[in-house]
Amino acid sequence: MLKDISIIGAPSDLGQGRRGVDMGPSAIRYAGIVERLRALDYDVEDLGDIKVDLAGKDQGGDGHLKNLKEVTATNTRLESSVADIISNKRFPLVLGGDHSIAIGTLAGVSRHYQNLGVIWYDAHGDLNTAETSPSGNIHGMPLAVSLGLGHPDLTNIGGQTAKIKPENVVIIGARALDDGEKELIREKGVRVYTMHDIDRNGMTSTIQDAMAYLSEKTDGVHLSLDLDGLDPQDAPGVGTPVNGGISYRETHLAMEMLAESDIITSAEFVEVNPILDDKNKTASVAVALVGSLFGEKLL
Ligand code: B3U
Ligand code: MN
Ligand code: MN
Repeated sequence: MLKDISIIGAPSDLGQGRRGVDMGPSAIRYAGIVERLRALDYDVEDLGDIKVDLAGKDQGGDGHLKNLKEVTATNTRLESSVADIISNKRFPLVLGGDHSIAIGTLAGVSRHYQNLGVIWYDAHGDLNTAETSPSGNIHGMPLAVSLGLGHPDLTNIGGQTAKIKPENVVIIGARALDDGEKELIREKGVRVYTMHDIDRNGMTSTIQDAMAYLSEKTDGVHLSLDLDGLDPQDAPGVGTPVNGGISYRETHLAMEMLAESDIITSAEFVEVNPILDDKNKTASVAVALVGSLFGEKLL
């Protein structure tokens, strides 16, 4: 499976309240993502960063959606860049930025698929709407938006409202779900592998199960990997760390299994915040995981 890869940065901090996550793409580049992929013989082009609007002064003004206008404009640009990458028969690898950028990524990717599957690797559900969000932070909402739920400015990015179907989504690593998210998960039938499930069954069976579930019915699978899915000991440079997470080793295993099955057709790595990090550790973890996702072997 030799894929040509296009890297695009989305240096957004608009979807949450902590500064520094806008430097995520730089940190991941500094940690050597391009070199790592070229060493695996891929044709890699780095398209640079999309333009991100500056945060407005009106924090929380629009019905509890912080920076709604700026998030909308930024994701509208990302949507078309990502869609173009796939039109050019290349693999889009998006670097965040906070997780609100998944709105644009998924809108762009889903243009090319009838039944896009999604693996949402995250401590959180990111299934809030303005009504259920405890924070007003849009990085807690992108999965809901992609399912067609939320403010129309966001759900309408890239046209048709719902970009993905709830039965084509799996969340892996959940351990901090809000009440409204739990209700939505039950109502829509989103498959969730919580930390309890991972502890009980192990990562091997978790990923096997997720892949079997998705591959039956999807024509492509997007991996949206929030570094806070990992335990903060392994990935400290994130804005909303939650203890008791997936280990570095388990995550490598997950990436290696996804690579072996050749199931992933687009990916993004988000929420790396170098200001909160320990000597670029989290960005280096992201790069190592990208290596495994693209088939790097230990021997
Ligand atoms: N669920 C909370 C917290 C949160 C979501 N995503 C992150 N944090 N990274 C919220 O604000 O929606
Ligand atoms: Mn997230
Ligand atoms: Mn998260």
